[in-house]
Amino acid sequence: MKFVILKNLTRTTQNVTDSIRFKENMILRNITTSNTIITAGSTYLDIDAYACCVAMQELLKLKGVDAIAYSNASCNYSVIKSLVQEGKVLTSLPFDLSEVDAKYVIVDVSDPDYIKDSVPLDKVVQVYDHHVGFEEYWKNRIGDNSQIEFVGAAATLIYREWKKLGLEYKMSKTTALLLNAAILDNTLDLTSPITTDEDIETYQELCKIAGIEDEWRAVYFSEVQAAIEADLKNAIFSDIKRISDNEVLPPNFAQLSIWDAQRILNNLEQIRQWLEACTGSWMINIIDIKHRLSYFVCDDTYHQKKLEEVFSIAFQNGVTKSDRAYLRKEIIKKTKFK
Ligand SMILES: [Mn+2]
Repeated sequence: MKFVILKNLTRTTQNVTDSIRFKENMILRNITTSNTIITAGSTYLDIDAYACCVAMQELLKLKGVDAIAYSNASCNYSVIKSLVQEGKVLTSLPFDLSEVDAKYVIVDVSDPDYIKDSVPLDKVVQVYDHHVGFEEYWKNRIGDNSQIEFVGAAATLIYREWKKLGLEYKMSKTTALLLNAAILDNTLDLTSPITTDEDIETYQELCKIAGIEDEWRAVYFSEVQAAIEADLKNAIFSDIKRISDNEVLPPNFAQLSIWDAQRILNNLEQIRQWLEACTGSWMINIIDIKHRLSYFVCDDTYHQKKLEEVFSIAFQNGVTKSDRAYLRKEIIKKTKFK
């Protein structure tokens, strides 16, 4: 940027009118582009949110927009260290960035309650999310700049933006790997019923861009499992969603998505003790990706009964197995009837 302005000063001596126009363009460009912040929810970042922030920033940069990926929320266990060594999501804003003039692009979240503490809602210019419920709210505010669809991963929606511009061949390998991990994580290794054909096609194309074989899935999930087991309490507490307006679910809804749940189930008593510290009742959805099922753990008899009615399950000592793996967003969707 400094280089361009300097070059411009030399031009001033040559042609004053041109230079003024040039400067005006630079100022305009700054106003319209340089204060774009890409961010996600205010509670925690999972790999989908993280990958979407990074991929959107890279795409905007290719388009000449000086955007920054930013979040001060902590990353959960799905954001494995080997994928984020280059640390592309900033945890604090650059000192010269004016938040007052900033515009926001929101990824992997659209419930205003989850973002209003960190983002002024009237400054949001684009939304990309696969959690449904607030389509109308955003359509009314920003029209077609809101892309909310019930696909497997928000990463798929972001990759679609790359495709629209025909720029996918320019994507960096590290970004392709991040998006791939996001799709695998959010679709439970492409097995969840929320997985769309577009998720699968996107995954396959990203494998080519990243230069990886299909076996890479196992590498990703083993690293996630190791991260969870290394700090189980933190893994659980970095992925608890507050639930309101729902008759069936308790106010604290934790989730662990893991390749093989058995070793986690051996620690249930400890997990219960930890979750008892929450304000209000709780449940945890422990997803066993390998065996393609979910364990629901909930000790509150009122919510147990409600869950039993909706999912045709029976709790025994506060634990039950579902017939297939359920994602929390599916459970929330299935229990939100008014
Ligand atoms: Mn997601």
